[in-house]
Amino acid sequence: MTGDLDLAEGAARVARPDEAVSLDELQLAARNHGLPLEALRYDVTPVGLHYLLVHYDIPDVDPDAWRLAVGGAVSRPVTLDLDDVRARPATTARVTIECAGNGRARLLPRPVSQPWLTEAVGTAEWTGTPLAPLLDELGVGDDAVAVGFRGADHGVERGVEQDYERGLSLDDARTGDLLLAYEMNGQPLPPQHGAPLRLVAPGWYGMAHVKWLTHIEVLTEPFAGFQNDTAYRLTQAEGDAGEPVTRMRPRALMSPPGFPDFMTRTRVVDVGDHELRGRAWSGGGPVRRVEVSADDGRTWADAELAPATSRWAWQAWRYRWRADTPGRTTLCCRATDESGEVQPVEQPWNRQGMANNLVQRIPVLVRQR
Ligand SMILES: Nc1nc2c(c(=O)[nH]1)N[C@H]1C(S)=C(S)[C@@H](COP(=O)(O)O)O[C@H]1N2
Ligand SMILES: [Mo]
Repeated sequence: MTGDLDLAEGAARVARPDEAVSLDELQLAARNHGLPLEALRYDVTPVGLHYLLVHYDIPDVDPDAWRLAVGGAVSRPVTLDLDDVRARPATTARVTIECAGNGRARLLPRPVSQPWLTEAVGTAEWTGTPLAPLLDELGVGDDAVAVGFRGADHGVERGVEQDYERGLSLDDARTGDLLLAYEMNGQPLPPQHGAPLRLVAPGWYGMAHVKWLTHIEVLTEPFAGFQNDTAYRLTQAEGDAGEPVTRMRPRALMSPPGFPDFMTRTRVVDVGDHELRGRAWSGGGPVRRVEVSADDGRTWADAELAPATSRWAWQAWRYRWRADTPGRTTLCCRATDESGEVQPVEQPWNRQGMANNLVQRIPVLVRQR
């Protein structure tokens, strides 16, 4: 099923400093849409407004013929159909998911890939069956160390032909409230979000939440697939092994205030008081602080932060801003999580543009009426 294809033009690369976004990047951006930032107003993102990322094609999966095979280093491997999965104990979890490539197009120089600005995030209510009890029932071998999750989609990436596949350590697969989800916001999963079944791995960047799941394999060696060992790494130079991309770094986003200019999306607001609102999240525990800057990051003030509505979901924040000087300014916000990690104001650059949580900057024109 896998091999090397001569598609050198698809190699990972970094754009020249003056190189504009290409038609290849536009093609990806048109397929994989972000959350329109005004949709930060919803606690739970309506399905069609949730961001979307599909590496290859949305696969053609017939839900009646679909099966999930769970095997490898277990005493009692099983093959389940959708009714079998639905007959298992069910839970619903509100989970915020962000693509690891979020913010990539803002990096300088720009890694060439899906060119996200800051909008690759969403929060849904995922219903499904917990993964850990299923693994326990099947009798995980004493020598097991990892679990591989394979989707039904197939493609080629940097010359390597593959099914989309990701692995987690056995500990991470067992202890993280992982779900095999068949509903999103109370409806069967839509095709683009992984129908009929996907993994939901709370706290992790998006790449771990394998869609169109068909195989779960318990492994006695660490998982060594392309998406873990090559694609999702934090590297500075070509050929670096780098560190793996894992859980979401803290990030705050603001619903852009006022109204937008059609072309530039610069915001127009009137002189006076404004309530700025947004969301903040982190895979490293709850967010404990959100700050806002109305002068492009020179000075910061604390926003009011609401508690999480679920352990794995974003938190609402708001801030009363007095716009008293007509003219242009830049609004920013930044989050600090439970571990004390704070969003950087300088870009955390890496070659693949991963896990970049540089603060959001919103250009605003304040007008005197
Ligand atoms: N099978 C499969 N699962 C996948 C992907 C994929 O291309 N194929 N993309 C991953 C990535 S990179 C992200 S960010 C999330 C996006 O989930 P969403 O489209 O439901 O928002 O799915 C992940 N799961
Ligand atoms: Mo992603």
